[in-house]
Amino acid sequence: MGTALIYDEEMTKYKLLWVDPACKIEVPERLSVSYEALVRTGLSDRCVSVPPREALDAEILLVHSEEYLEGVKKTPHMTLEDLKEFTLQYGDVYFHPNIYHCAKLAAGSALQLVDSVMTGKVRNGMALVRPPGHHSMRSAASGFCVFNNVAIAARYAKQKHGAERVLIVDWDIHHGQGVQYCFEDDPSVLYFSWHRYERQKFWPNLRESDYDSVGKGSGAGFNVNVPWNEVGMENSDYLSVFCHVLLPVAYEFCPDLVLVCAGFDSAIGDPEGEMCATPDIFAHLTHLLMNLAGGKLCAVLEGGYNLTSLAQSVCQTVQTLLGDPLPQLANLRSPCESALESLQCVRSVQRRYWSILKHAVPYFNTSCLVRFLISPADSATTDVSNKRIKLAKAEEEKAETAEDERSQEEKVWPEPAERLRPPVCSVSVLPDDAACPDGLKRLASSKDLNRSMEDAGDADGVATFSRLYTLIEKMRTNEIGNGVALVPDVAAAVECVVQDLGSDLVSRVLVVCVGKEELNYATADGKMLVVQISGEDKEEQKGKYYIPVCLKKGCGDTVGFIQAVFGLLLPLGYEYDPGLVLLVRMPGSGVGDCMWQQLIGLLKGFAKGHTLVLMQTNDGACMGPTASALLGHPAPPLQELLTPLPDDGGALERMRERLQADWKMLQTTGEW
Ligand code: X5A
Ligand code: ZN
Repeated sequence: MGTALIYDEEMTKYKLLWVDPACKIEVPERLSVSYEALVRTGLSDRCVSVPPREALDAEILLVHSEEYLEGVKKTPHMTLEDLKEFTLQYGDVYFHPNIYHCAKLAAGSALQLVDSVMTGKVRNGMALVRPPGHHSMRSAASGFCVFNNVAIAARYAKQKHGAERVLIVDWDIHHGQGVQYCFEDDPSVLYFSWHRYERQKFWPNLRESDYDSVGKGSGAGFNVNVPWNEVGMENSDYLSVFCHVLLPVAYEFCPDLVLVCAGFDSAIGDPEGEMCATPDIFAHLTHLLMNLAGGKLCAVLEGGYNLTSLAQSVCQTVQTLLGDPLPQLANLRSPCESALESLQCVRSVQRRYWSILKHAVPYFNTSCLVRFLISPADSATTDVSNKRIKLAKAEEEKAETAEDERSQEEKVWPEPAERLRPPVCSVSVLPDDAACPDGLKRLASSKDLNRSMEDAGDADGVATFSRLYTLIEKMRTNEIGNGVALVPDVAAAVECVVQDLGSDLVSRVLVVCVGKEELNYATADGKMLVVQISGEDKEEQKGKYYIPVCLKKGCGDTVGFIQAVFGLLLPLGYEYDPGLVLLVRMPGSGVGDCMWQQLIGLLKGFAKGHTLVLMQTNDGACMGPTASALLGHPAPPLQELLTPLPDDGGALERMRERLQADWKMLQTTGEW
């Protein structure tokens, strides 16, 4: 199962033919440098090359009006003056004699990608296209966009491939208002967008880009807007929104297909976004979506105007789709106050629609009250408020231009680190009579070490110990990616690994324990962080580095488990930044196979993918799912989620609140 890459030089063959400061950043080189970077790094060779095609009229009409299509159809034959005039009816967009052809190819590329993924020809893929799509509306071009590539692809996936639920993740820094309008009242398409907003001061200056536009009618709750009210957002801000909003909602939605409006103007150095997230963040954003919909993910290029940052971000995304180890995100800072305010607002309005967010803190403080009184949510739907604010904005922009250009030039950031695939992906440490699952390499015991130690008594124990030692050492040197060990006594093995092996070889071990276990080791020094998820009522959490999560219904409670994973485990993991993940499965934990696979898949985002799974010999039945997840196969979608128990969600929220002083990534509310 491969990764599709769609690119055609033809889409570089149109450009701005007159002077327009608003459009000058949208250049053909955006596409060529992205593609060249993929070629130079050898990534394009590893992809399945899929040709684009022109979208048919009928396909374009899935989203656009006939009048609009007919209008665009005339542009190839227009004179320069006619083109300028045609352009004038729209905002921040330009036409060119070849743009109609390219726009058909861009939309058709998205459809080719959907076909390739939905028919199982490939697992996932990316389409490098121009013009972008997410701003274009039923009857209007906008923001460099002519046809709404991703919106068309979503309708097409439903119609042609029977997808029942499509998730659109728009990580471009602009609000894809065209996508929002298209699916506002449609519960089968969940649209998520974060965007530079600055309380409506940033283009496209729409009231309905704010967090309280949640969709209409039966589509209520299926539109999720996260406005950024300040520039300079960082990796921690993006990850917080993924952990505390998008991922819980996306898992509850349970899509059949994930489409990404993959704009990279949300990366550092971009003149439009002015954000500070580094290109390697896109590796993680991509990875976090790759276990939804059984791995069916189609990324379609939108914006991205700093050619360096754009090319690096595209490479990070494609390399992740190909399954390479994730880069470590060191020194993550706390989410900023402004991001926390946005997070709290979004969670607070969306908790009405998503049972998984039900325990989010409802807001009712003065800021929100004032905002509510000034502009009640209903007005978001009226036409008057939809009009863009133009005012003295143009003048303001002119004054800012000189300063802007200077500050953008100065932005520098380190090139993303190389992400090397280990020579061996996954190994197993098994008793001699246990079969090794396909694709895993059985780790033989190192004879020398054994013989000298065997005299000491417990020969089996020593052999296992020495093999675990070898395994961890080889993960440290990246000769091996990950591994699973079947041991006679998990509790004893954990103890031995964390005390005698892990901490010698790696500086921080994230221990994730599923099921009940008595801890017989110290956790005070920060050399390891233990997160335990179990059905047992544990004693209170002691200290910063031992975090017990109790699920009343046990680990089989999917909603509770998901809440713990996204609300607690992932943010903690990102902040702790371990060098090794030790995943411990206690016998009889009750965790389901799907959840278990999801957990392994998600944990592979830490420690460059170095995960060691420990399971008990008599728990061998889950060896198949474990091996599959370790090898990088997407987890099957989780079954219909049920409503969370009020106790569990509440307890989890209280625990998160308590831990926030020590762990900033757990914050979801600000002090504003
Ligand atoms: C696709 C995209 C940006 C338009 C900005 C107009 N469009 N000021 O990033
Ligand atoms: Zn954009």
